[in-house]
Formats: sequence, structure tokens, C-alpha cells
Amino acid sequence: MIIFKDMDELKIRILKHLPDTANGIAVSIELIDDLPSSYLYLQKSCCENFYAGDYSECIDKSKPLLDYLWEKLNTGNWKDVDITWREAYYLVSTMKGSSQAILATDSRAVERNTHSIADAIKTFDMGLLMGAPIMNNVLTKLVQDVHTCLEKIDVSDRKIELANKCIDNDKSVQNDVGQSLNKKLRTDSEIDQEIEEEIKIQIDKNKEIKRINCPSLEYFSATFKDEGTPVIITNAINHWPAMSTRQWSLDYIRLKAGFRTVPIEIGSKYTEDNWTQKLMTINDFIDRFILGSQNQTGYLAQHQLFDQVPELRNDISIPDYCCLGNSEDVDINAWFGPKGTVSPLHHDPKHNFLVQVVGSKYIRIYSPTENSKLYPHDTFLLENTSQVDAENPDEVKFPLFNDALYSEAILRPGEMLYIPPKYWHFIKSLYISFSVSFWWE
Ligand SMILES: O=C(O)CCC(=O)C(=O)O
Repeated sequence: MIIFKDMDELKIRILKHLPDTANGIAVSIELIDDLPSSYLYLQKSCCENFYAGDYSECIDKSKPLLDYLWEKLNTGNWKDVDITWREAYYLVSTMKGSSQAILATDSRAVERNTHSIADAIKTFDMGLLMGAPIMNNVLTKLVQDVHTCLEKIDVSDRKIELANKCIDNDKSVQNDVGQSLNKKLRTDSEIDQEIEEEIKIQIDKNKEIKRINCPSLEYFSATFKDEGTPVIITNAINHWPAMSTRQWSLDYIRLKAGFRTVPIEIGSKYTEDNWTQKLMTINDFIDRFILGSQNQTGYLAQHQLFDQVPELRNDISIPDYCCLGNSEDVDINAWFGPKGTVSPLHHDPKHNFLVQVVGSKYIRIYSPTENSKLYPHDTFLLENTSQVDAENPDEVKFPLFNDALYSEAILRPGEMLYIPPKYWHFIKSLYISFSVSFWWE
């Protein structure tokens, strides 16, 4: 299957991003002496194979290396994992992914097909997600170039490929695949259904979170930030390409990031025992959890997708109000999921703008003054989370909960919710939804 007419160019671009020699690669890892000599021997040989053009051999050698490193990455607490193992994982992923991509560009290679390009992207993403960046974060550039090559596949080719993948994965989603290709995040009839969902929720006017039309920095700072008052800001993101010239649709997200591997939260909420996380491509996530009929909820939640996919980062911008913080660091997270995702009642330490790009969400907010009625968990990991199911409170176990004062709203596309630090929030999506949060200090 011809997927990209500039395949040779892709190979040249890959090689251009990398050091010129195997030695150049090896010196990229600091503390290299800490790695066992048998490991280093195989890693060196893997790199040499790559530079000798023996890409299949390089891939073969990368497998035991990555298995060995995987063990190291999954031993003990993540924060205690030695950075050297993560750098080594990044390096070997670079070698393996580059070999897979180059083989896919070689007209003589049996491996030439979209799957090996997709495999290369997966390898690069694993390096990005689990590794620690070296060589000027070369993986970001490599994966972007390779994904761009997939963008050039015409839709019918992608349809065949997705359909083939689904035969392997889950026969039940096959029928959805063709239909989904040109589907916007919400069709007109879906918007109608969403409005119906909204009508079902009776927002108490006395409790409704105030809306304000794009206030000045000074006004926002004095009235909301300094006072610790939640507010919904309207008309502040109309200029984002994601809202205007490059509106986010399922097709668009597939195009820019469909083959990228991301962590998906599976289960109704993170407080439930059966909650887990899985790595999968965004295409799989859309097919199974957004369009498919899975009986479990899947949520691409609190993920720094925009560091991983700079092209999507170009469609949004940091709200001006974040400059009122005392640090330039703003954590940007994506929250993309179907109807019914729930973020249980919890609070975070930073100021937050939760921006709704697609779909709407029910929001409920409690001030920290209500802490004693909200029954936080007493375990370290969940101490910022309430034990109460805000939608279905157990009045016997948590008798004070219903006395806690709250404000509420439906957050709609184009709106930006300000959540002050330590304010408790419960959030449920009313339809397919994409939000972006900005945490700032
Ligand atoms: O939108 C959601 O589901 C949760 C967002 C959230 O908790 C946050 O931005 O802190």
C-alpha cells in the first residue's frame, strides 16, 4: 500500500535528526558507567547495526534491551526510578522506532506497510512516555515527522487499515469504523441530545456559578483570584484555532494524533476498585470508547497531550490571566472522553482554568470552608478526594454532606471555568467532550 510518496525524504529526515555516528548516540547518556557491561555491549551493538544500515538486526537487539529496561522502570516507586534507566529506554526506543520507520520507507523491505509506520510511532511514544529526554528531545521531532507522513494517507487507505486493525482487536467495532471517519465530534442530532441532557439537569439559579464576559486582568485579579471566587469567563478563547479555523473534530484529532499512544483511564471513576489505566492509540480509544459500545468508560484524563503532540498545542493558547501567577510554569492537561466521564469530588493545590472546547460538562464546586462536611479520604494518595459519591451521597455514612454549600453550572464550549486552589470540584461530561486545563501558581 503506497502511503507516502516522499518516503525517501522521510528516511533522510530521520537520519538528520540523529547523531552522525553510533558513538555520538552512546555519549548522550550520562552516568553510562552505572549500566551493566552486558547491557552496554548489546546496546552498542544495536546502535552500530543501525548506523551500518542493518535495521532489522537493530530492531531484534532492541527487544531484549527494552524488556530489561522495562523491568527496571517498573520496579519500586516511579519517582525513585534512576534517571539512567529512563534515558537508556529513550535511547533504545529512538533506535528501534527509527529502524521501524526506515524499514517502512524501503521499497524492498517486506515490512513496508502502514503497520510498521504505526509501530514506529508506538515505539517513539513509549520512549516519550516512559523515557527521559536526551539528544535535545529528538523523539518529539521524529514522531512528528513520521506522523505527518501518515497524515498523507488518503481516507480510504486509512479506512482499510483501521478496519484491519479492528478485526484483530474487537470485531464489534468494525461497523463503526467506516461511519466514524468523517464524523465531527458532535453531529447536529448529537447536539440536540446534548441539549436534552442539559435540560434534565436542573441548575438552581441561586447556586449558579456567575458568568462574566472576558474581564480585564485587573478586574479578574481583584474580584475572583484574590477573593477565591469561582467564575465562568466567556468569550476568552474565541480566537483559538481549536474553536475557529481548525475546529477539533474526531477526524481532525485522528489526523493529528490518531496513531499516538496515550494512557487511558478505564472504569467509572478513579475512586473505584476496578479502575485501571491502559496504553492505547487515540484511534483505538475513539473506536472503542467514544464511538464503540464498550460497557466501561474510558477517559483520556489529565494527560499532557500537548507536550506529546505540539501540533495540537498550536491550536490552543495559555489564557492571559495565567500571567497573574508568580511562575511561568503552566501545566496543560487534556481531558477527552465520551458522555458520562466522572471526576469525583476532589481539590488541587493550584489555580485552574478548565476550558471547554467540545461538548458540555456538569460542574459542582465547594469552598474549602466546607471541608468538614466533605469527608476526605484518609489515605495519603486520596487525601484530596472526598469519600462521598456527590451524585448519590450515602446520607447515613456522610450525614453532613447534604448541608455543604456549593455552586454549580453547565460548562459549555468556548467557556472557561476558574477554579481557585483548594476548591473542591465534581465534574461529569454530558456528551463527548474535550476540555483543556491550565494549572498555574
Ligand atoms: O474535567 C474533568 O473531568 C476534571 C478536570 C479537573 O479535575 C481539573 O482540571 O482539575
